[in-house]
Amino acid sequence: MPTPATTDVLRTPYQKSISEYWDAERDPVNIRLGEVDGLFHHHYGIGEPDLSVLEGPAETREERIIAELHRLESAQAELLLDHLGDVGPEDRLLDAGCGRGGTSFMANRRFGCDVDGVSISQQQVDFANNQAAERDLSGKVRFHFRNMLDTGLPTGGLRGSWNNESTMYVDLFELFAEHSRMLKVGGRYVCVTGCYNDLTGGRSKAVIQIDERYTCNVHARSEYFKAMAANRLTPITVLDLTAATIPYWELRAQSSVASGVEDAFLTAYRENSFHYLLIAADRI
Ligand code: GPP
Ligand code: MG
Repeated sequence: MPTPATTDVLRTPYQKSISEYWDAERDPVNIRLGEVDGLFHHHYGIGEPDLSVLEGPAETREERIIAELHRLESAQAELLLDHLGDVGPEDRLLDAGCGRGGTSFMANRRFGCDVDGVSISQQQVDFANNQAAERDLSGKVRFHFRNMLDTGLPTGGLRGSWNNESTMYVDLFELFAEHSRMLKVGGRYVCVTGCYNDLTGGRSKAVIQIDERYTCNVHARSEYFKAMAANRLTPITVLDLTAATIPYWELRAQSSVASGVEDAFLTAYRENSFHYLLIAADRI
């Protein structure tokens, strides 16, 4: 796909500021974890950590904690891919808000198919495309400087698409309209996201702290289902991963790569004002 003018990708001052943030981002919690096996993620983890990493020889403790956090983040991406349904090598997939490409490479490894990723950070796009070149996958896994609300991909060409923790940067009605346009009828959309709990009344202080930290806009749980229903996306699976992600945050809080946001996530999850959800939906 040709690269459009920057002003066609970054259409608002808000989008420009998000792009600048991720262009400059080099956080150890993402870089050090990615260096474990070359998969660089921008999402959190799920599953039971092996807490023996907190013990044992002091010289290797940090390295073992980092490997464990990375294992939990990769487990989250594997779970997302589990919900894409039957994907074959001839299919095409989209990673919307692809970051440095971790989930895209895992999808290609699992299904052997073409994957396109889009990001509004040129730094992330370049990083991920370099990784594709290093893996000899440039023809199969491609990253584009594009807006996920207007990707430039053809209509009706995708077997599956996802947002792995990137929906909180955009309007969900606009986002799902674009996924719906790109997916074939019978295609599958999956997101993993943090959302606030409508039942506890708007954004709690901890949720506001999360929004502040990333300059994002966490949506209400109900908003996902309204926006899907309005765009021919019909949920088939909804998983509440809140209990499964809390141990990741507890371990991260005790690690040398803790970024300072850990308390906000732990408080939000424990007070039930925020949920970590996986939603899979069919394009009807
Ligand atoms: C960042 O992942 C994820 C987001 C910015 C989206 C916010 C997610 C919510 C569930 C609200 P990252 O891996 O870049 O973040 P960190 O640097 O904190 O690990
Ligand atoms: Mg991270």
